[in-house]
Order: sequence, then C-alpha cells, then structure tokens
Amino acid sequence: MNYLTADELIAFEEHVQELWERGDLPFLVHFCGGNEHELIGLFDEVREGDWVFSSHRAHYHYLLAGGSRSRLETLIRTGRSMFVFDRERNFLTSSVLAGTCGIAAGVAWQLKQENSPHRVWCFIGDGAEEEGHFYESVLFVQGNELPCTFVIEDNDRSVDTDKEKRRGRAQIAWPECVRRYHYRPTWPHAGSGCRHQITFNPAVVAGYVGTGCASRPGENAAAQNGWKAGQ
Ligand SMILES: Cc1ncc(C[n+]2csc(CCOP(=O)(O)OP(=O)(O)O)c2C)c(N)n1
Ligand SMILES: [Mg+2]
Repeated sequence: MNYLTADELIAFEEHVQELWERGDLPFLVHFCGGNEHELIGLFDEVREGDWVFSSHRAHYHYLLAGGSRSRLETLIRTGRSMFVFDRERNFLTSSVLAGTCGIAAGVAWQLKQENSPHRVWCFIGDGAEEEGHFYESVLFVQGNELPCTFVIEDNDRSVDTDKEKRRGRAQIAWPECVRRYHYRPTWPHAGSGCRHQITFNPAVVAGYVGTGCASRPGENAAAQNGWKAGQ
C-alpha cells in the first residue's frame, strides 16, 4: 500500500512548515523527512486491512497507510499531529514512546486467533527502542510467532542526543520480528526549524482554547476520532 510519491510526502510537510511559520499551529509538531524512500519501500509490503501503529512522528506513516492529506491537515491544524487515529485504516499512534508496542502485540495475537490474513506494523524510533515496553512486546510477538513487524526508524537521536551518548556501544541483536533502517532527518526534532521568532496567530489560539481538543475531561483524542471502548 503506497499512495504517495516521495515528492508528494515532502510537499505535504513543507506545507505544514508554512502553516507553522505563519503562526497557525500553536501546537507541538514533529515533522517527517529524510526517510521517504525507506518508508515507501516498506509500505509496499503493507496490505489494505493491515494495522499500522505510529508514534509522535506520524505524518508519513498515516499518508502511506492510505490516510488522506486533507484529513491529516485538519488533525494537524487542530493540535492532533501526535494523535492521529483512523478506525477505517486501522491506524493508531501514541506519543508515549513505545506506547503502541503492547497494543500492537495484542492486536497481532487476536489476528492470529482469527486466522486473519492481516498483520501489524509497528513503527518506533531508536529512542523508543530503549523502552521496556518494546522489549516485552518483542518477546511476546517472537515467542508466539505473531503476525507483527516492529520497524526501528533509526535517526541516531532521541530529541538531540545520539545513541553513543545514550547507550555507549551497546548493540542489541533483536529477533526477526524487528527490522531497522537508518536515515538522516531533514528537520530538527520538533518544529520546522525556522529561524525567526514565531508569534502564534491569536485567532487560532482563541479558537483552540476552550474547544477541549484532545484534553476535554472525559474525552480523549482516540474517542474523538471514532474509536470506542470495545472496538
Ligand atoms: C515514555 C516517554 N518518555 C519521554 C518522552 C519524551 N519524548 C518525546 S519524543 C522523544 C525522543 C524520541 O526519539 P525516537 O524514539 O528516536 O524518535 P524520533 O523523534 O527520533 O523520531 C522523547 C524522549 C515521551 N514522549 N515518552
Ligand atoms: Mg530517533
């Protein structure tokens, strides 16, 4: 499954950059870039109906999983860049590092019980690779031969800290359910990297404050995007 070209992916993020630099996005946004070709190659293997789990850096995954550009732009414009959920596309994110791994393993368990032809793809960064949830989920998936692939997107940084500073020379040989690709990111960790001071558009801020967006008590971003308990 792969609906967009590398140039289209880049153009989408450059458009978001314009929104950011205009002050229209008073929210945290993590831009994707530098991994277009690796991801397009990987998404060639993703089939319609498969499950895709992403992270705080979700834009490319969602677009390559068949998500629409206009829907994603609406989510980004309303503060949900890190909270992209789409029931129709079996697409979930978590801004908690490795927060999707256990869910991915659980969905893969269920798919196996159902003899489903579908599988799970769980994308995480090299920072999330250091979280215990990832290790536990890998053990469960590998041990039970579940239809789940974890993909470590290794840009050699967790925020701004490289792997050597974080973990010295440690190298973990993960089993086959884990793949890794390396890339050099186009953008800084978060934000567009623009050099001028941004003043957020007061009309956008005023429209946002009080709407509850992802934080209204009793609701959450997943519920607002069509997910209900028990689904
Ligand atoms: C459990 C947890 N700890 C810390 C954070 C804060 N945080 C957000 S992104 C990030 C770095 C993530 O690095 P990586 O997983 O390599 O993804 P990348 O940003 O490089 O794509 C951190 C530490 C978080 N979101 N969740
Ligand atoms: Mg990283």
